[in-house]
Amino acid sequence: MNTNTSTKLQQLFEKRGPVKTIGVIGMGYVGIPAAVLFADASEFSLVYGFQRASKSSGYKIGMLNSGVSPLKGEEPGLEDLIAKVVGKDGGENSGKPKFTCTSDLSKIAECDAVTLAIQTPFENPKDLIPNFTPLIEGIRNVGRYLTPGTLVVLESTITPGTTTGMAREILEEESWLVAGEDFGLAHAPERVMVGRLLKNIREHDRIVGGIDNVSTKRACELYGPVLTKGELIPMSATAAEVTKTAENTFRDLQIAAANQLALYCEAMGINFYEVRTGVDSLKGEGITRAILWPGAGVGGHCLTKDTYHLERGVEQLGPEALDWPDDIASLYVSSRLINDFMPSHMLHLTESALQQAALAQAGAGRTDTETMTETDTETKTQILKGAKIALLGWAFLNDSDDARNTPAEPFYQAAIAAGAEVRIHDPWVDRKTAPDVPEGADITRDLDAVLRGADAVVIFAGHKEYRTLAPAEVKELCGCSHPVLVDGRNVADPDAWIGAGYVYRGIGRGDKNQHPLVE
Ligand code: SAJ
Repeated sequence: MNTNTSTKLQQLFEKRGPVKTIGVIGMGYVGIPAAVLFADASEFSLVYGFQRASKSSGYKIGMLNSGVSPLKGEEPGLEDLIAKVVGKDGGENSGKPKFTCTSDLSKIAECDAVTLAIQTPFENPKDLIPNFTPLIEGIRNVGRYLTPGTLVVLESTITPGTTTGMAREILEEESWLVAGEDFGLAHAPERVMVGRLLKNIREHDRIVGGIDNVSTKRACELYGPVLTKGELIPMSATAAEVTKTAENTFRDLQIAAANQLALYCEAMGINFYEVRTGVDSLKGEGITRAILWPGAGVGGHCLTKDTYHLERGVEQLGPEALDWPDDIASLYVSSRLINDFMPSHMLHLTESALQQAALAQAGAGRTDTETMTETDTETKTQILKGAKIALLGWAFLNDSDDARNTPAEPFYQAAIAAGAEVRIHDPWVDRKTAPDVPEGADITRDLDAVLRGADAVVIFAGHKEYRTLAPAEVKELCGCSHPVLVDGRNVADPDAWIGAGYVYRGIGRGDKNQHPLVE
């Protein structure tokens, strides 16, 4: 690191004094809580929340300035804090708001620090390339109004190398200033989860990575006041980018390890959950076995993309940079592919169960799939044609309305392609606002309607409603002697459903998946 530039930058920061005015670009589920927490800290005097006055999201400006949160869902404490910092709660800020939302980007020039919290979603989940356009536009806007002695911080999840690469280049190009000399630049990745936004920002440790030590130190001054339980963890900007992507890559890897073991247990005819209890029992000093849970798949906007951010961070260094064994795929990408296989596995379980039900129906006398012949297998692949499937749970998380990149979607598409009729139930997800719901797919809250006449009931989300389903009542609605139940989230008691005459399949339940039918 060039100490001269740091000296110049340090002098600029000292001349400007402590951070007082802050700008937050992007009034989304990351930017809004970040902005109001900065505003509520006594160390800072004013926070601008920058929001485009666009047709789709310009409404947020008026809502925020009147003390109302534009975010969906419950966010404990957020609405009160917004009202407080905009001075709408009759409290200390009534005369002079500490937070104001605006589309006037020229106010960036008044800021001592500017943070950017702009999402980098996949343009098309199939090609795994993030759409950096909104973030690039935001960085360009900051560059246009950047003044010497300002600190710029990226909070979005980005490909490692972005802060010291693309972001730095754009800021310098637009401002004619030099990063690390005239302005500070850092990456402080957000670690918020919907439903716990304020708590996460206050209590999670905060990774703070500057392009040089002076930027890192300035960024610590910015984030320190909003932390309660959380600690500051300073590092380089690229290390911060890798930390963020790796923490989700490792979670995805752990889930994939559980999913692979569950598939092994099914093949070996044993109960994954017994094995998990056994593995998890190995505890003691320094011994860890973070064995997670298998399931119908991995959804969301974190785990489904952050691995590919990390991979791109290495790939862009060129083939000579990484020493890696020949012909071995990335463990991380393999984990992604295992997790993305689980919806297909759910379909295979559904086919197998429908085949067993059909054989029983045909009175073929065979009560298990052991004795199925080649012909049966051929029938098996057509078994989905005309089958009525009740898909329970469109959200990617239990008891949540979040359906981003839901694993239920590839299952739905494959079942429809095989000629099945699929009806979807979810008590949380609103069809009108859920992203990427396939054309022709409806999502209803009427569970009876979805179950009525179903040949197979397939559980994709572990919503609490599904944990108390009564086999006899569901069977009544299905109206057939051996309905199928496929449990993707271990919410059903196999014996209760098998005892009621169902053909049961469950992820990881090799001990039950070959059960004889109960007439
Ligand atoms: N899942 C499994 N088995 C598990 C855990 C999760 O199949 O043992 C599935 C879930 O069903 C879901 C997907 O993985 O489809 C993701 O679940 P998640 O609990 O990881 O929830 P996310 O995607 O909201 O992850 C976020 C991340 N937080 C941030 O990026 C700030 C992640 O780093 C957190 O660890 C996670 O929340 C959390 O722990 O709540």
